[in-house]
Amino acid sequence: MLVIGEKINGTRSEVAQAIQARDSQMIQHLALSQVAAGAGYLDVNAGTHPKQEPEDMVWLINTIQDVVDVPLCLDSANPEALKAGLAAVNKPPMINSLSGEKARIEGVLPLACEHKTRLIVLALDDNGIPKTVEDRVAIVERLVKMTRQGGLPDDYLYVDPLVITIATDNASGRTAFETIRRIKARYPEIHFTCGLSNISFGQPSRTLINQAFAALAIQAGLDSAIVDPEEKGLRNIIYSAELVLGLDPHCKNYNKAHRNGLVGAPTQKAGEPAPAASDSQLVGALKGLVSAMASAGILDLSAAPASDAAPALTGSIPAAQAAPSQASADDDRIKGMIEAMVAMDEEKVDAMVKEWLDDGKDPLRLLDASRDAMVEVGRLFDAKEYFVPELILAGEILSAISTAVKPYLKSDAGDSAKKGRVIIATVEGDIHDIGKDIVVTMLDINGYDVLDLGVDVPVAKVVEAAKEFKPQVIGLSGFLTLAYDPMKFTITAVKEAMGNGIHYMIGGGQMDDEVAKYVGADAFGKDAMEAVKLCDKWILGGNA
Ligand code: THG
Repeated sequence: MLVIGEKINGTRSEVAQAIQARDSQMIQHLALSQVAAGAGYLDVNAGTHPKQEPEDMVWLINTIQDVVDVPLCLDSANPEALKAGLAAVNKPPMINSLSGEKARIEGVLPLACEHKTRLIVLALDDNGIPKTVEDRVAIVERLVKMTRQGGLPDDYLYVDPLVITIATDNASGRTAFETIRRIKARYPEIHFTCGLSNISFGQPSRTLINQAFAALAIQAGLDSAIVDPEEKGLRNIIYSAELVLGLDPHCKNYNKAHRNGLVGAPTQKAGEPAPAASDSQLVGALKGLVSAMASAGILDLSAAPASDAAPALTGSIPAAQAAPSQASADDDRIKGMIEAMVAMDEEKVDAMVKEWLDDGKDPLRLLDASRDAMVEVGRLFDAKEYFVPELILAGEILSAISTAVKPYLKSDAGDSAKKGRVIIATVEGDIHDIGKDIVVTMLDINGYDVLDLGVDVPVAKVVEAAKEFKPQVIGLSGFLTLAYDPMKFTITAVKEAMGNGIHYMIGGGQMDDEVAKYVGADAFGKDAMEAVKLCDKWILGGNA
């Protein structure tokens, strides 16, 4: 939701006085407090006599721009005031507003087109605000034709369906919602805004009515509003309604606003811990994070230091080889990446990772950075600043990094440099794949040529694959006790077909050394690092 702060409006008496007295402190306070409360634009309405308005508008703009850098929404029907304002702004502004009134079409439309500004379009004309949805839509259709002709893209438009108080028009809310729906269906790129608190004018406990209106309008398609950003209850509803409607992927905006203290249940005191996530939520989020970390090769699955796993990874440039200034510039880049990862800024992370790899920098440092970032994400989770969605998102960011890094890790090794061939399968009757996938990834990045047969793999398929692929090692995975016998049958069948030259390892939930003996495997591996070590021992021999 794009919040346009409404408070700097000369129709409010305190603002009118401040403009008159050139009280910049008062105006700057309104600017700062609205931005701190989440305003993305500030509406600026001098509200003074047309003769005086251009000068007042410019004074307001300069005064505001001295303390905040959000763009402004120039709120005036007076082309002279808008012209002066357009010359004074230091960021592309929005114009509030065009309507179907002849004077505005002649005075405002050319300015918006010439300066290519975002533009609020009111669904009214010289006959006033139409009663019916159809008439409002017709006005907007007529105006969109003109803005298109003038070269304004549809997504520069913010249609205001016009909200009048429910105290005098019982249909006011429904008319606004329906107008939004119709226009959105016809012009999917167009945005919507409105003076939201108009709905409750003249009523008691206005914020309740504003909140109900906001939730319903957001469902209809409202994606901006001219409001008092400091109205806390309204802010709560805006963030939570967007969240519930699925308009806030990964709950990013809501959770960020929560961290910043911008939203919070009225009964919940600031700083009071939120209730803990349920076990099943946590397991789900952690599964994603674990597989992402494993596939990024940064999961600490063994007690051994990470460097134990590193020899097979190639492409590392020892830091000592780089010039000191270069090294510190790289350190800064890595630090920036860690910050972007912790801040869940996916786009920034993507761009920085790509640039790093394009520059031929050490890909392994990205994995180290990911590990550091995940430690911090974990800390924030413990501190109840991050929640389940952040864990899931962290997992996704990591997966993307690991996908980007992988080709760079492999390119130096090349196929000829592979250490050996390994077949991995989850046996017949079992469909668990998380542990198996982690083993596949770890073997892969440790230089093995891995054939992953997937889950629920019949005995005959493993035998066929063994004949074709000629592995030195076969790893069988299973989570359930039901997997014991299929493991035994598989190993027996491969031995019958291929003789004794292959090593067998098993792993998964219910497995241990006893089971390994029972099924005829050479070893049980407790985790993915153990699997890599077993392969190193069997294939490279001895103390690899
Ligand atoms: N659509 C568009 N632009 C608009 C509006 C709209 N601009 C002006 C207005 N409506 C939205 N801005 C305000 C600014 C201040 C107040 C309300 C809306 C405000 N009102 C107090 C009240 O309503 O009780 C009293 C005023 C005061 O404090 O003096 O503050 O609909 N496109």
